[in-house]
Amino acid sequence: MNPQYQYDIFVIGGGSGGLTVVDEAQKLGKRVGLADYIKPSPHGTQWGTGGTCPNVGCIPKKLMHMTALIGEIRHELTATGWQGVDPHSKNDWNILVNEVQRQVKGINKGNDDWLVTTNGITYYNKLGKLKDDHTVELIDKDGQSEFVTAEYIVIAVGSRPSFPTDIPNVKQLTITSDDLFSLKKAPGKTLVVGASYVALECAGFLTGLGYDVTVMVRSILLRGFDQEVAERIGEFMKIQGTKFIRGTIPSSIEDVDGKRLVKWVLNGQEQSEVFDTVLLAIGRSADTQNLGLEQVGVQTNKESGKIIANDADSTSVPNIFAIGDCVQGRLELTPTAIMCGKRLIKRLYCNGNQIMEYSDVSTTVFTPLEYGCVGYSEEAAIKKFGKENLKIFASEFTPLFWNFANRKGTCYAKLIVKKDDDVVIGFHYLGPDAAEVTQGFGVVIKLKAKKSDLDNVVGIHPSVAEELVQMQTWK
Ligand code: FAD
Ligand code: NA7
Repeated sequence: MNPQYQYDIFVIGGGSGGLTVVDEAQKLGKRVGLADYIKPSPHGTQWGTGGTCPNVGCIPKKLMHMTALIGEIRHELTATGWQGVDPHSKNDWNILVNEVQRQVKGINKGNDDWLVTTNGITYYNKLGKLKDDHTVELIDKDGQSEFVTAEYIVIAVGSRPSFPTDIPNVKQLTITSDDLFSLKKAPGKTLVVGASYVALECAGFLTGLGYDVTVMVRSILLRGFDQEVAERIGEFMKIQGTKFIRGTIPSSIEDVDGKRLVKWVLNGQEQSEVFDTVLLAIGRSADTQNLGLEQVGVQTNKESGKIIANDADSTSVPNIFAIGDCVQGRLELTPTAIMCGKRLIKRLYCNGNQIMEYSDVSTTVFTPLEYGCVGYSEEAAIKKFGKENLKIFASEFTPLFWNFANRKGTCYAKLIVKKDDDVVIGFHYLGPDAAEVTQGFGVVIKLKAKKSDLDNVVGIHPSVAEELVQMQTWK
C-alpha cells in the first residue's frame, strides 16, 4: 500500500469490466474507489448500477428475445393438445417492459447492496475525469467537484450508441437500445437502421413480439461474422416476417404528427415510408469524451475515441489502464471485459502473467434462429490459409420439435478444418439454444481439437448438438 495515495486503485466506470476490477481488488484487501455515473440518453432514459450489460444490453435483450421465443411455442402448444392457448394472442408491451425492468432492478439492487456494504470499496455516483496521472476529479449531478488520488487508475467507461451526423434532429427523432428496453409505449411499426449484432437481435425479437419491422441494411448483414450464416439468418428472419431494405441508409427523418417519415435513396430513386419508431443500431462509440485523457497524455484513436492500450491493458501513461468496450480493438462483449479485469488484477497484485486472449472467444448472436460461433469465419479462414488448405464440413438439419407445428426454415452447422493438421479452426451453429451448444464447443476449439477427435465423440440422441459430432459432408 502506498500511503501517498488515498486509494490503491481507482476505477472509472462500473460496468462489466470496472465492477470486476473492484471486486477482485477488494478481495485482496486493496483500498478501492469506484466512480460510476450514467449520462441520460437524448430521451432522458437513465438506469441503475452495473453498466450496459444488465441495464441496456445483454440481459434485457435476452429477456425480450426469450419472450419472443416463448411466443413461437404457442404453435407447438396448440399442436400438441394444450388447451386454451391462442396461437394468435398478442403480447402486451407494458407488461413485458415492467417484467424486464423488475429483473433489471433486482440486479441493480444486488450491485447497490454490495457496493455500499463491502469493506474496502468506496462508491461515488459521480462522473470521473482525469486531472493528472494519479488524480481523478469526481463531479456530481449538480456540478460539484471533489478530487481523489490513486496509485493505479483503471478506465472502464464502456461505449454508447452512435448517431449519424448528417440527419437533422436525429437524436430526438430516433431511439436506440439505451431507450428500447424501458420504452413506455409499444414501438409499433418500427424501422431498425443497421445490420449487425444489435440491429438484427432487436429486429428479430420485435418481429417475434408481433410488430411490423423493417431493417435498413447499409451493406452486408453481420459484418465480421461468417457471411453464409449471416445470409441464412436474414432468410430465416424474412420467413418470420421481418422486412429488409438493402443497400441504403436514411437520407432524412421527419416528424409527421408524431410518426417518423423516413426517406432514402435506392437505385437513384427517392423512396419513403412512415414508421411509428426508428431504432438506430449503427454501432457504438467509446464513452471517452470529457474524460481528460488528452490533458494527462492517454492516447486515443481520434476517429473512434477509443483508448489505445497494449496487451497488458496499459495506456500510454503507465499507471493508467483501460479495459472493456472503451479500448481499441477489443471484442465488445461482457465476458471479455470481465476476464480482462480479472487478469489485470492478477498481474498487478498476484504476480500473474496471463494477458487477455481475444482469439477463439465463443459468442452467440441472439437472432430468432440463434447463431453461435467460435474461431474463423469461412471468409477469414480462406484469406489466412487459402481455400485449397481447408476442409469445410456443412450440414442442414431440422430440430425434432419443429415438426410439431411444421416450422419453416432450416438450421445449419459448419466446421472449418485445416487440411494439414486436421485442427478445427472455425465452428458455426445456427439453431436453437446456440449459446448453450456453443459454450461447450468453445472449450473444444480452444484446446485445438481435431476433426478426428470430434468424429470419436458419441453423439447425444436425439439432440441438435449431435449434428456437430457427425459431420461428414464437405461443403
Ligand atoms: P459498460 O458496461 O458500458 O460500463 C461502463 C460504465 O461506465 C457505465 O455504467 C457508464 O455509465 C459509466 N461511465 C461512463 N463514463 C463515465 C465517467 N466519466 N465517470 C463515471 N462513470 C462513467 N455482450 C455480451 O457478451 N453478450 C450479449 O448478449 C450482449 N448483448 C448486448 C446487447 C446490447 C443491446 C448492447 C448495447 C450490448 C450488448 N453486449 C453484449 C455488450 C456488453 O454489454 C458490453 O460489451 C459490456 O457491457 C462492456 O462492459 P464495459 O465494462 O466495457 O462497459
Ligand atoms: P457494429 O457491429 O459496429 O455494426 C454497426 C452496423 O451499423 C453495421 O451493420 C453497419 O453497416 C451499420 N452502420 C454503420 N453506420 C451506419 C450508418 N451511418 N447508417 C446506416 N447503417 C450504418 O455495431 P452493433 O451496434 O451491432 O454492435 C456493437 C457491439 O455492441 C457488438 O459487438 C455487441 O457486442 C454489442 P456496415 O456493415 O458498416 O456497412
